[in-house]
Amino acid sequence: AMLNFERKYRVRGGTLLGGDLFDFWVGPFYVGFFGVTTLFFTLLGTGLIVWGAAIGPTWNVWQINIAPPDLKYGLALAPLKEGGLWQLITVCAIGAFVSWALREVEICRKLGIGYHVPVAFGVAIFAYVTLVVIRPMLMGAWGHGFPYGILSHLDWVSNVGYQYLHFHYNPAHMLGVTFFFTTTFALSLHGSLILSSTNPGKGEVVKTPEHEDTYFRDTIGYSIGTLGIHRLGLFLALSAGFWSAVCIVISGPFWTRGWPEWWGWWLNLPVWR
Ligand code: BCL
Ligand code: UQ2
Repeated sequence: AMLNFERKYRVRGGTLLGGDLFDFWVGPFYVGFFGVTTLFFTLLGTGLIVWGAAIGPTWNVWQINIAPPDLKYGLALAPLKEGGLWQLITVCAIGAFVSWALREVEICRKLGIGYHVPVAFGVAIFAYVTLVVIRPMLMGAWGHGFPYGILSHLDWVSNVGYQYLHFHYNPAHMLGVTFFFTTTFALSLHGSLILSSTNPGKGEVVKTPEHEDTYFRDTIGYSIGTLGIHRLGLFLALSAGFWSAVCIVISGPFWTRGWPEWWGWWLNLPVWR
């Protein structure tokens, strides 16, 4: 059944591609041209992963691994069973992620709201594309992409991290980590503040944003405001993804030695050298 507000917001148009052809809903879900392409890439990509698992040595979900091609294949297409599957799966993944983002754009256009959600998702896609396309291309081989597997991708992160001796010294990694932590801090402040003012004691009424402002003015002398906290949250989260992408794309293409060594410029400042 359709909820009464759904009828009001199920408006025609706003599509980027396909015109009216895919402008319909299936149950609660908007389809659109990009809903069809999302489904196509997702099913094909998942099918290829299952095939990769089937021709692999294990069905243990933790150990299933679909590896990128050997470095010797450079930026060429590799045989299916030697990384070609990984390449096809990567194409499907990007196809599905980008389709999903464009479907979000169409929904925003229908509703006449801003593009903040697809833009935000775009930053996550950017981080993924940096890992499996941009950095491998800059380094001259698809073999630099990360393997698709639960434990295998963790091993990749560890190996690549130690290849640069101590990844914590990567300045962009520092920023990424700090933004991730600050994001969770901001969300915990926001979530707890909202719950506290919307869950008054028995017999009391729900409190207003003025109470929320006052809480922070009383404790730390400053409130960023109800709109402000959402702007801050979006900024923090996007920065986390952005600096993550930067931290890995500079590892190799820009800096090939250990990250601790990069800080030589600091140790060599004329003030104390
Ligand atoms: Mg480190 C990267 C934190 C220690 C080596 N590290 C990262 C970053 C993040 C981080 C900043 C990963 C997040 C990211 O990229 O998001 N590292 C971090 C922390 C510590 C740490 C907090 C810590 O010690 C407390 N790192 C170390 C140690 C090194 C090390 C010192 C290993 C020994 N680290 C590395 C290496 C890398 C990182 C190497 C990276 O490559 C990685 C990085 O920066 O990558 C960019 C971005 C988000 C994404 C990529 C997700 C994209 C999602 C896509 C678009 C959508 C998926 C949809 C999904 C399939 C759908 C599912 C369906 C639903 C379930 C229905
Ligand atoms: C706030 C406010 C909210 C909030 C929060 C704050 C009424 C409902 C959490 C407090 C946030 C501040 C002071 C910024 C903290 C800074 C960082 C970098 C974490 O004032 O307005 O709205 O949810």
